[in-house]
Amino acid sequence: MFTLTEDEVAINETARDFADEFLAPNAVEWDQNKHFPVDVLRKAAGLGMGGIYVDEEVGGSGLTRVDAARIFEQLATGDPSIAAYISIHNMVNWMIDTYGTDEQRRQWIPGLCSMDQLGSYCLTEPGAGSDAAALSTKAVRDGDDYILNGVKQFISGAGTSDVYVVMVRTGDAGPKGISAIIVPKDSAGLSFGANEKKMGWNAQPTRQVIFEDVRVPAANVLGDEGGGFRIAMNGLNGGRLNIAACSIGGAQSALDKAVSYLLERKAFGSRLLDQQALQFRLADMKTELEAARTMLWRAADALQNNAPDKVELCAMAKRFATDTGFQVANDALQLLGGYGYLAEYGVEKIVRDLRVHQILEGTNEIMRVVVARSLTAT
Ligand code: FAD
Ligand code: 2MC
Repeated sequence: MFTLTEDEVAINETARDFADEFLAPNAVEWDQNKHFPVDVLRKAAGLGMGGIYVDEEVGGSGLTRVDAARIFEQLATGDPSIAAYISIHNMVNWMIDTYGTDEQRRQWIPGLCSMDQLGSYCLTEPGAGSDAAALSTKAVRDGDDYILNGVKQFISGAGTSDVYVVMVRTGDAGPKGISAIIVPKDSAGLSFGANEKKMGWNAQPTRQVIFEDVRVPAANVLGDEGGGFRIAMNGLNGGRLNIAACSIGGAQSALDKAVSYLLERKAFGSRLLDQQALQFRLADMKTELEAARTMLWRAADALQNNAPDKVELCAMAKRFATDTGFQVANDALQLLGGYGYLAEYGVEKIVRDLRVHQILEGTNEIMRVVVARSLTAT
């Protein structure tokens, strides 16, 4: 797993070249103008990044979770916000591939793989975030359809995405009363809130998704009725790994920028990089990122092989990598002095983007809840 094959090196390089050519040069401008570059997403899809771990038979790339972790790290060196959106899109695509019927897979997946259609994942609500099993968006059966009412909060890609995988209540309170259903954008009664003004992740929209008597065919239910929470959580295991990878990639890029700056910057008669205090700081940053990467690959391997401890390993990797990534990026900002605080150097943007990785796809407190529960599970 730790010694890359020629193919794995080539996959990494493809993702890195893409990030260098199409993401990094535009990242600061997209952040400032809140531009969601759908054309660039489609270019990434042309390289197989719309369905990285989706079955090849329906147009996916058929790669592993470890491959995906490496790809998202490389993409995030160019722009963590765009890499993270692609990761959410992949989660949605994988959920349909894994839990969908053949008919559903053939209907939705090819368009998601080419990113001609974009996907959004709708779990959080205004009144239910960490306590996701308390969600209240309702879907009531009416003949061959379900009628949906409720509001989803903080939905990445909302308003632009074409395909919404929505967790809804079809039964009693609690996780077993939840189903997952595919809602197309053009459904009557579906609308979107304003694009939220955010600290980071400005290159992708975040909106409410509002359901007012939205009629969706029962044929769009993913998996079994009542099985939606399990589907949502299994999607998130991989999502958490990918977000962890985005933190590592963003932080690696901030670290690289700090090294370049300290090599050039002269003070007290020599390069700042000659200060041993700063060298030690850089050495620690590199070491901590490598520890996070190692842990991430280990968790990705566990998920790939359906290991019994995959859930807590994914939670540990998400918590550790997103905390480490934020800390390293913030340290890099400090090492650039006043220039680190200026938008044009691109480091403050990375810090702002990485901050939210400690909150979404399960807060880092919830990751600790998951790990703590595993300590006493029988
Ligand atoms: P709360 O659940 O209200 O938590 C508040 C605080 O209490 C947090 O610090 C939390 O960690 C802590 N807390 C809660 N419960 C416990 C506990 N039991 N023990 C200890 N501490 C606890 N959601 C989607 O479904 N799809 C998306 O695409 C999506 N994209 C997002 C994009 C952005 C930019 C943001 C900011 C959020 C996004 N989210 C999305 C929502 C995100 O997953 C939630 O914000 C997150 O899960 C936390 O929920 P909450 O905001 O309601 O916080
Ligand atoms: N993987 C697989 N199954 C899981 C799971 C996981 N990660 N987490 C829970 N489950 C199963 C669990 O095993 C149980 O199954 P069963 O009924 O067969 O025993 C079922 O789901 C219910 O789980 P719990 O009894 O643990 O449910 P509880 O309500 O106590 O807690 C908790 C669940 C807190 C772990 C869950 O609600 C959670 O992860 N909350 C965080 C929400 C979240 O991550 N939101 C992210 C939104 S997406 C986003 O932010 C994006 C940017 C896309």
